[in-house]
Amino acid sequence: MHIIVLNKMDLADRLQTQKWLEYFGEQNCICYGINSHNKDNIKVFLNFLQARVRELNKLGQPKHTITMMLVGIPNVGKSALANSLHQIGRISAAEKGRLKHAIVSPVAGETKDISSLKIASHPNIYVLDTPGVLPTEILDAEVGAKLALTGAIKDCLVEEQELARYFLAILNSSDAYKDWKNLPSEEVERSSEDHKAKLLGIHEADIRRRKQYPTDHTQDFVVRSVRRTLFETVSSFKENLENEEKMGKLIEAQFVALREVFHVPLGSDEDGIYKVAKKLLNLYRTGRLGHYTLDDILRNGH
Ligand SMILES: Nc1nc2c(ncn2[C@@H]2O[C@H](COP(=O)(O)OP(=O)(O)OP(=O)(O)O)[C@@H](O)[C@H]2O)c(=O)[nH]1
Ligand SMILES: [Mg+2]
Repeated sequence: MHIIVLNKMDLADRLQTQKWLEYFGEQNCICYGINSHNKDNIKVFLNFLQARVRELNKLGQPKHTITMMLVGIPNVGKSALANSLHQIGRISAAEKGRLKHAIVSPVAGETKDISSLKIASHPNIYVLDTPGVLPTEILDAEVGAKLALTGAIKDCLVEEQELARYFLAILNSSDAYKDWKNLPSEEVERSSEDHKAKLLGIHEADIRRRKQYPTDHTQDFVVRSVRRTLFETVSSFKENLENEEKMGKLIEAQFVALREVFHVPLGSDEDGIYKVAKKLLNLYRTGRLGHYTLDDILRNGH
């Protein structure tokens, strides 16, 4: 029995994922969407797996031990899923005391060997965590960019700058940025922060100190500023974004604007663009710039 698992649902575009689930359903595939870090999701998924195993046991000769293998490209969350199933799985207290764990890492290729983790008893179910697999050659540039955006291959294979440009093209063609329409302007935000600080009796110097790390691009106010900049640049751009050249023009303008937002100092142009690209990709991967499903089921004509 094959089960297609769509992991990292927390980072995905809901509408698109729903379409993928429906698509797999129509192909008579068993498909399940989860977030491996979400306990409730894992509990429901475990129940689902146990029910499938019970069904199988009813059909054939009942088995006391079932083994399942997790297979997928690097970095999709196989080890994270194996760990969560093992930790939440219904196994005896004695076995719980000997919990194992697979190493989880944002760097692709972490798992180098197969390991087995028990995830349920009566019947016993084991899950095999495996190393990520990929074709030996990726000839299509777009496929390469998508794989790099998901973290399946190293960013430098595509080049960070190119990857960030590809991501901006996706963002500019999506609806995600439209949610950032009503963000308060920078001035409003700054004066409300100062006002709040004064009400709380925080000294002027503290206010200044709290603001002196603008280069940490993960801080909320920087993220808001990035969103605002992206919203403003796309929505004020009046040319046709389906035209590749025009899209390129917008993306270059966004790089210039983001350089200021990320406080990337004026060094060589190449270096500045690289730094902006790294920070932008980092925000995308933590879901701070919206939720995306890179393979559009309709666009691909599936
Ligand atoms: N947001 C989010 N992150 C996840 C989820 N599952 C895994 N991750 C993260 O994705 C990264 C890769 O997870 P792993 O479990 O190491 O991926 P893998 O498929 O085992 O990767 P390889 O061993 O390289 O094949 C880690 O940083 C995890 O924390 C999820 O459901 N949501
Ligand atoms: Mg792994």
